[in-house]
Amino acid sequence: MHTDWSHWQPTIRATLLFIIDASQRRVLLIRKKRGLGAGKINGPGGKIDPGETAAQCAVRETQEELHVTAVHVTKHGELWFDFTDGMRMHVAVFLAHEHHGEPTETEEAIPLWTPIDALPLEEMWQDDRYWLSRLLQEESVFFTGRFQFDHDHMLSHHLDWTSDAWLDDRTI
Ligand code: 6OG
Repeated sequence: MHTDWSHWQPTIRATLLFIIDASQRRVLLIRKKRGLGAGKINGPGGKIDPGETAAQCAVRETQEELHVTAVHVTKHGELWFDFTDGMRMHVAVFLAHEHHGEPTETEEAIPLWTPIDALPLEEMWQDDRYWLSRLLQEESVFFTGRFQFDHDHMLSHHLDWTSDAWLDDRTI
């Protein structure tokens, strides 16, 4: 199976947000209770609503899923997921180092403060092992990842890393 990435356009746009507690070297993950990837561990996030920026979506979804408000989110990555069933999802990945509120279980998610050095990668989407540890350990890196998936089985992966902050026109 061949994906022509040069003409790739997403059918769905979504976000992920990783809130880091640097003093304890931990990150706020969720056990997702519903939606795409239910049962897996991931960062909070979800689909972008009409009229909303990706950053606004990341903050809103984290409020809805965990009752936590992130402060100063910055974009560090873009994930391009090409599924064999035709779904094409673009995910903007954000980091934050401050938040208000106590992570709380909701109907959507169970909060999991997780040591950055012991990420539960076996319980996460397969692509995460190619970018999440590096992002959380280095923090000042930026990346693009392109992945083909057949349902939740990863077929191919390609990562590009840079230390230059994102320019707006690089966002698809
Ligand atoms: P809702 O169904 O919750 O939006 N997502 C993925 N995250 C990772 N790390 N890998 C994948 O591999 C993913 N596919 C989807 C993005 C979907 C949420 O699930 C994430 C969104 O936060 C294929 O509205």
